[in-house]
Amino acid sequence: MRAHEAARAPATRASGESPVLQLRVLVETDDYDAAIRFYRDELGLPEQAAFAGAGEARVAILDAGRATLELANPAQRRLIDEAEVGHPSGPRIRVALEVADTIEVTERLVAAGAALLSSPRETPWRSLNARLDAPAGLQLTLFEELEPLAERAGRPGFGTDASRAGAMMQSILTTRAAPWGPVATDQIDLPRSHRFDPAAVVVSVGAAVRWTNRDQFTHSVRLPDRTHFILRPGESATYTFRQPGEYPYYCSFHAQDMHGTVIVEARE
Ligand SMILES: [Cu+2]
Repeated sequence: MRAHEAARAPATRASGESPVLQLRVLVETDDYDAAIRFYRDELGLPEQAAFAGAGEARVAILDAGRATLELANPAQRRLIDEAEVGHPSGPRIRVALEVADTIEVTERLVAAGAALLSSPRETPWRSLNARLDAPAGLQLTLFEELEPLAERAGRPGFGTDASRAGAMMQSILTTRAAPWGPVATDQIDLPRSHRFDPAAVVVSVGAAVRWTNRDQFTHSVRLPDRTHFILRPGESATYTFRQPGEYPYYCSFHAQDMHGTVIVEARE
């Protein structure tokens, strides 16, 4: 490597080393005392430092555990909102706190004055999430991991960007290689695990196609007209196709793996 190339290399690329030592989120609040009571005394974040300055300026730094920065595109943000709250709801910046027991902490914080936006529910990515409107104008997500990250990385759609690209290619190849054609039925199952069965069906105009989720995870059916059914385990949804054509659809939670097609034929 030539000298000028070496100089351009990022300063710290050594294994797992980050140039950033801490992520600190600064939040301005009109009711400082209420916020301190809530976050330090009720939630229980240890006070790392507190300062009082001129003109009643006050600030407290609370240890909030390990910090991570989660970047999501708008589509992912909508998925998270749908899974946690059931509708779009979050501001662009939201604070998510990992806790050991989502139900217990949610109950405690609601008793301490937070407004419950959505009670604890299991997300498709196996965490137990609750959403609260909390002091200092923060929308808080509380989450409890229900499985280790390593296990989750093995699930469809997870893993690093690099490993996902490989998985997506594999899934495209598998789909293309499927030797069977569309099946004449209006009943589509979502069996274990993460697929539509049959993946391609053919029906006549006016048919009501029914999807039934028999998997233990939440899935969805997203149709070309943006109709979107979210199916928790055991739930089903029906859609009536009134125009002939080919309707590709997918599960928005597992868009890389779960695709299907409904072919609607004109009546003879
Ligand atoms: Cu799915």
